[in-house]
Amino acid sequence: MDKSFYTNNRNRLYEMLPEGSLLAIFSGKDIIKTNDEYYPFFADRNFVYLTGLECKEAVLLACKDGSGRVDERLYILPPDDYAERWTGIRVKPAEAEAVSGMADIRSTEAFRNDFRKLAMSGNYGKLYLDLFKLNDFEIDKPAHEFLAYIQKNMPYFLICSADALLRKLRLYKADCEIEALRKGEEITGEGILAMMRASKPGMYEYQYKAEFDRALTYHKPYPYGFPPIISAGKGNFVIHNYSYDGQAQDGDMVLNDVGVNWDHLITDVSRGWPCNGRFTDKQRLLYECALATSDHMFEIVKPGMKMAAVDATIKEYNAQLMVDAGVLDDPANIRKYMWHGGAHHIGFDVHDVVETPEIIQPGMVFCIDVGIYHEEWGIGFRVEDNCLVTEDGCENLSAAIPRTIEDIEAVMNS
Ligand SMILES: [Mn+2]
Repeated sequence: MDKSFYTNNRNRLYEMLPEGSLLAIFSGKDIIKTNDEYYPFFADRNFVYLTGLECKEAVLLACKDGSGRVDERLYILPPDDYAERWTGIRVKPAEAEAVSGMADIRSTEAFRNDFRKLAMSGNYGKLYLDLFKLNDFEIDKPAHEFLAYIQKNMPYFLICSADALLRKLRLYKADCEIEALRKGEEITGEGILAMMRASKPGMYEYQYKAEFDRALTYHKPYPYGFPPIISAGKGNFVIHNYSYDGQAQDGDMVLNDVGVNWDHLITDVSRGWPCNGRFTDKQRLLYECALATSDHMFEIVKPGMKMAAVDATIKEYNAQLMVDAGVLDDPANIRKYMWHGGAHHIGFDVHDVVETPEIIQPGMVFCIDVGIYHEEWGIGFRVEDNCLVTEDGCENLSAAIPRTIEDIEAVMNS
């Protein structure tokens, strides 16, 4: 991604800041796993969206003074020969500048002192932080720790939500984000095709995952958008199955819900297929309902449509098909077979953190996800594709990944 993308993201964010504001966005820090081991580091998505950098313990600080002039600085960990010998090379100022387009790069050691000076200048009354937590029990991030410091030492700041502003920006994808998604879809497809081609009765979920991993890790060291959901048979009735220990029996379907992180953009695609390469009549019946529903959605989604109508229409349309097929007694009972929502935005997060739109507009990208779970028949799967809203309709970014019964059977039996 060119640095102009990140510069543009920051400038659009700064435009929304009122005069007399400070903004601090933290990249995050290691989370302890046990003893001296840490969980793999995953940089804060808003920090990456604004800088393109995935380094630990960094801070983006922006100041918008009373005249509307913006000054921005990036604080990164200073060079440390000993630490870098153990845990790898830290990003250096020249690289940080080249990636982010920011000119003023400083050491994190200077951050609190610099902040105090700005606070004491009397020019700033508001402080924008991203304090978003999905649940109360989540651990504090550096922004929450900084908030505690501010409230103790500089309680005169009015704290405002940077999260709310960033959600507005992240809702609409730039052309370079769409290009990154397209590349991600290609690699996602390679992973899914590898699993389809290797599929046979008796295969364990972890063996399917091994096929997927090989296809993905050929492209980059950490290719995953999120932990791949790969299951077979009974495992398909766990919506987020991460155990990978089930075994596909002859006649079972295999389900996967997977995505690639390419240039920070994350795809999210689900495919289902019979492990033996031939759909049974019941599998075919349910699969045709889901696929027809998905195809219908890609025909009708366009700018101006209500966002809430996407999920509602997926359920209504699929319910009617299942009634017509004699599987469902009443459309009102569709929740017996459809267990989850049918549309969520993707982007820098797989469940992208965006402002929930009332109306669909060009540049939005969301999943069309049709899942059917028929426990009595032992058939569970979903067909999930990535929908880019265009000027006059929409485009299925993941259309090239086999999704019709004919195409899936052809891949599996070639
Ligand atoms: Mn998904």
